[in-house]
Amino acid sequence: MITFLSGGTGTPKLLRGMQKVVDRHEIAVIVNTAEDTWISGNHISPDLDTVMYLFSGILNTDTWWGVRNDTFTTHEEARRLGHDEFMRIGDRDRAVHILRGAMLRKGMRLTEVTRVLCERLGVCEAVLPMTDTEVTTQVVTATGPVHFQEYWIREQGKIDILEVVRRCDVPPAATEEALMTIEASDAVVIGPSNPITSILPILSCEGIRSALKDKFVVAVSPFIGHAPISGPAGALMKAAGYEPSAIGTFNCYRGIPDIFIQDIRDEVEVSHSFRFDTLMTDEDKSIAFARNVLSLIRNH
Ligand code: GDP
Ligand code: FO1
Repeated sequence: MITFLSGGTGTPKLLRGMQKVVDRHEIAVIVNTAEDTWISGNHISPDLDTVMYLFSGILNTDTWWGVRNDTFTTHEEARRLGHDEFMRIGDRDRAVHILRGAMLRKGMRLTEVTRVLCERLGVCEAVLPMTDTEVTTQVVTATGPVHFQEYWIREQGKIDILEVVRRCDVPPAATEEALMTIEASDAVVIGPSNPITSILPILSCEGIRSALKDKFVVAVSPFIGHAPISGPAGALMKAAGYEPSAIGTFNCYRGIPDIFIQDIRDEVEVSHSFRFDTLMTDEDKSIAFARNVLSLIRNH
């Protein structure tokens, strides 16, 4: 079993390749939930949905969120009636959010809800939320804190960030399922996801760091040079006090990975790192990089 720690874009690109080179029952993914939010009474979990839709074969891989060829009839009609959801939510995507919201309101744990959804979507990999309680990444701006999704989607990432914080009523603990999966794994891969908004929230769940101590851990940089391939990782790394680069990512994960992978194009070397082409612009490139990660794991 190989366990991946994942957000909703970079690591799913690696998982797209892994699916093709590893038995799908041997893949487990612990997914960030600190970007979750409730919209129009329904529960959005962007990273869980991306991973579920990928494994189910319905993901829109142009955007890396939402369902391929989805329609937006409800979203547009709601807007016409004066209800403007700041996230564009597709109709099929919304069906999942409605169902998840209903199951959560009944008192089911997010882990259990995700298991039911995965079963109905025909997913055979293990998809595990990092925690069953609510925790939210907020970006602190000059006018106060805003939910990460509002910063990134409504504000288009254009406001200055003073700080990145995580809010919760109870400190998030890793689920028993997540910890048992790590325990049963031959290796753990910290995929090329946003260190600040995707990976640190997972590493900060009680139990995760100690579970990783005795494991073979591979981490992949989501940067090429001083820029992320997509998304707001650059500004968020700076706000959190890290250089937006492979070196900054390495420092962010200090003490956790046994092996660190950076891109062949990086000019600055992280000492003892492995170098690969990590840019996964299509399925073949995802498969090629997945093979390289796998060979490191099998040869360790
Ligand atoms: P989010 O939840 O949508 O923010 O997605 P993630 O946290 O999983 O991934 C975002 C990160 O993925 C960004 O920092 C990107 O730089 C990185 N990323 C996207 N595509 C690639 C790729 O092909 N290769 C690598 N190495 N990183 C990527
Ligand atoms: N990202 C956008 O940039 N614009 C959107 O309107 C948008 C809608 C959306 C709906 C459901 C969902 O699961 C994800 C959605 N995303 C959208 C992705 C968004 O959540 C971010 O790309 C990631 O969270 C960034 O980390």
